[in-house]
Amino acid sequence: MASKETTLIIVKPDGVQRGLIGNIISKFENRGLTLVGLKLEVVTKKLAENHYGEHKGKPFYNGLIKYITSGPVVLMAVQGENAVMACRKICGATNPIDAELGTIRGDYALTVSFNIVHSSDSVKSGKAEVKRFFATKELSKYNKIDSSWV
Ligand code: IDP
Ligand code: MG
Repeated sequence: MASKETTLIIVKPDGVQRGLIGNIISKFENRGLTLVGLKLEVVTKKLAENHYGEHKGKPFYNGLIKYITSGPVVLMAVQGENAVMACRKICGATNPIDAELGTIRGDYALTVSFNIVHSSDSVKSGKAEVKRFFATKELSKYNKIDSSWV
């Protein structure tokens, strides 16, 4: 059954540097999802280590922390029916070479080290990750005019 969910999307530093912010936001808007939080900032090392804690000890961990803190990112809280799975699918497989064309990673990236976007992997992590990056006052509760059509 469909249910309204909130999930965290990050346009990683490579997506920002390559001028892809607008194209990426459009993918989520065009699908009918609602942006309830949006900001550009540099993620601190502490927050990055918190966010990627599950990967600590893996060979790519240090590089991952360096990458995600290397420049401004765009943080987005995205809401909608089945938003978590819809956003994961819009982003495509973790390794862009396995990602389908039409997905963000399939269209814009070539290597797993620079894969453009983050998308929460479950309803539980969606909730926790939005809370990690956004204060309650930074989130807008509203109904889009087209919400009864999607
Ligand atoms: P996800 O972002 O699709 O959820 P995860 O397995 O949770 O993928 O990995 C988190 C992030 O760590 C990836 O998006 C990517 O930036 C990075 N990463 C994962 N595996 C590798 C790797 O083998 N080499 C380099 N970076 C990796
Ligand atoms: Mg993940």
